[in-house]
Amino acid sequence: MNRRKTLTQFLVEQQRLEHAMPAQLRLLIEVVARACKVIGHTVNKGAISGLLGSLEQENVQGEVQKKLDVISNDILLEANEWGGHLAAMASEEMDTLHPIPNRLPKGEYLLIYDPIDGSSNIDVNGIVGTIFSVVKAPESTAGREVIEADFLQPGRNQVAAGYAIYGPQTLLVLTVGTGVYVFSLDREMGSWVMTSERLTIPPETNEFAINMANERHWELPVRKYIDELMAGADGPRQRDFNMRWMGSMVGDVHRILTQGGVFLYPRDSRPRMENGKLRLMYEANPIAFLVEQAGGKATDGKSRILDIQPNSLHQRTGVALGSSQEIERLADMQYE
Ligand code: P6P
Repeated sequence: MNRRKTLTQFLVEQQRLEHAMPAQLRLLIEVVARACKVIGHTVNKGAISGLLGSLEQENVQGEVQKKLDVISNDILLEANEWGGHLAAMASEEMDTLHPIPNRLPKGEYLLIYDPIDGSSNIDVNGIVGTIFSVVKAPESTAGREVIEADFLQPGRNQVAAGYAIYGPQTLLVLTVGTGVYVFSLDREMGSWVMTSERLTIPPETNEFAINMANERHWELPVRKYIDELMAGADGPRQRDFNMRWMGSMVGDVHRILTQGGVFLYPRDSRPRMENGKLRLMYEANPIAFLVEQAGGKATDGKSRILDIQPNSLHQRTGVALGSSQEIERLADMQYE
């Protein structure tokens, strides 16, 4: 019987074959993966858990928090505090960084995450996910408290990134810089088992994901690019396109990693959207790392996302990612 490779086996192999994977990073990934199992179980219980619906409070983004946003955030905090692999954590649901308590050992890594991406889908049983990004803490933090500036590293510094997606299947999609790997949760065994490896995004596609309701707010190059796709075979592209929009970045990105396509959330003229809706540190950066590792491209419409120098923890960015020929076409249009 061909037994599937578990996440642990994969990480041990990465340690031996591809490149040294420090023990702390291996522990970090296994702890995050275990926390995602708990989150997935909680999401899957839905109304039975009494955790659907919203709280009477907003997060730093000014968004009403869902109960599961806060519960999932706490699951990741509690899972990661004790291990001695982290110097600090940060999350969409916390105003500022969460240091590792002085009573506990500190490690070399910083974990940044969005505990539930697509939370507006929760109450309607739509796709949601957990997105995470890992960078090394600057060496200078060894002798001092971690500060927010320590997190503000460009996405190209990431040493690991991934997401869990809670849908018909519960999957963990991971990169440690050697390609993109997919692990399925085997609920009978309670373990993550590899079901796809080295995902590749085709350079061409006929499928795009964007929220068309915002069209009148987009900048002209984006409107021109999308108009061409909508014109299909009757227009300059001379072929028909298809549109998908899940309202959950993880869901749309998983489709693109699996079969190609492009996802766009451009900045637009609406209030608070002048820098886009999606957050750089815990949505755009980890997803851009995965997309590039799968041979795709990820820009803010013009420039590579992984080269953006962050200036605040919750800053936003425009996002255009997926099949490379389309992302390059959009970028070229910005300069016409
Ligand atoms: P809209 C979810 O809130 C999210 O951050 C992404 O996961 C998703 O792609 C996007 O926002 C959906 O935004 O404006 O279409 O609701």
